[in-house]
Amino acid sequence: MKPTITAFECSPDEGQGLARDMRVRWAFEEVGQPYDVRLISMKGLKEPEHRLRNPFGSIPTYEEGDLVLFESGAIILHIAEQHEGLFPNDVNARARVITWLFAALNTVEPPIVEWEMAQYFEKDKSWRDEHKAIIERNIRSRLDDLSKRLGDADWIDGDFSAADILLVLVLRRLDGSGIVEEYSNLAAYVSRGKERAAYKRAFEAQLAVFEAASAS
Ligand code: GTB
Repeated sequence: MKPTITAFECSPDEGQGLARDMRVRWAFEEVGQPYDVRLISMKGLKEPEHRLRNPFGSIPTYEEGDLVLFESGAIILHIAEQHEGLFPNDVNARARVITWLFAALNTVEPPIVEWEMAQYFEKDKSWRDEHKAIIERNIRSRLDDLSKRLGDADWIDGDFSAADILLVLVLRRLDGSGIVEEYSNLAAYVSRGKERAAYKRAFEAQLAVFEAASAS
């Protein structure tokens, strides 16, 4: 059965692949699983029908038969468990990749999301610059450590895995800030992810949604 995911009918990032459906699309493309997409308007996100999929009224969600999932991390983990290619077979190696899934979402992403929120909601605040400096210090602290751990490896733990999908897309949320570029190995890591054929297919698919919405 083909799974169905949800995505923005008209993404605020104008199809730049920053909304979290991109994570799920990339994972599907890596494992060769076709999927359907249910497009949701901003209003539709908060309606009861969508809250049955995700109580918090967000995208992405995942539906397959009776199974309904939300949280991009949980969806990626499920896809990786169902298909070859995103998790190593060795039990310990798999546990390490799962550790990196959590690290991407719980340790690296939070200050980056705070940075994004500050761009949107703190533009007119007198304390904006001070707060931005604090957030950017916190981001650099995480990226210093991530950069050291990655070193000159291609991927974060062994072969390309689900963890790289999340880490690359979390780092991409800093696009335009210049911060990732301060770490040549992290910048190369993001580029390596973006060069993957599966990434490109996922990116094009979500961009096509935005282009269709803009044309109508
Ligand atoms: N923890 C959840 C997960 O990982 O799935 C977070 C889900 C989430 O926040 N989804 C966002 C959403 O639905 C979309 S991705 N927001 C609408 C709402 O909750 O009402 C976040 C996002 C949105 C837009 C951009 N952008 O324009 O650049 C980037 C990221």
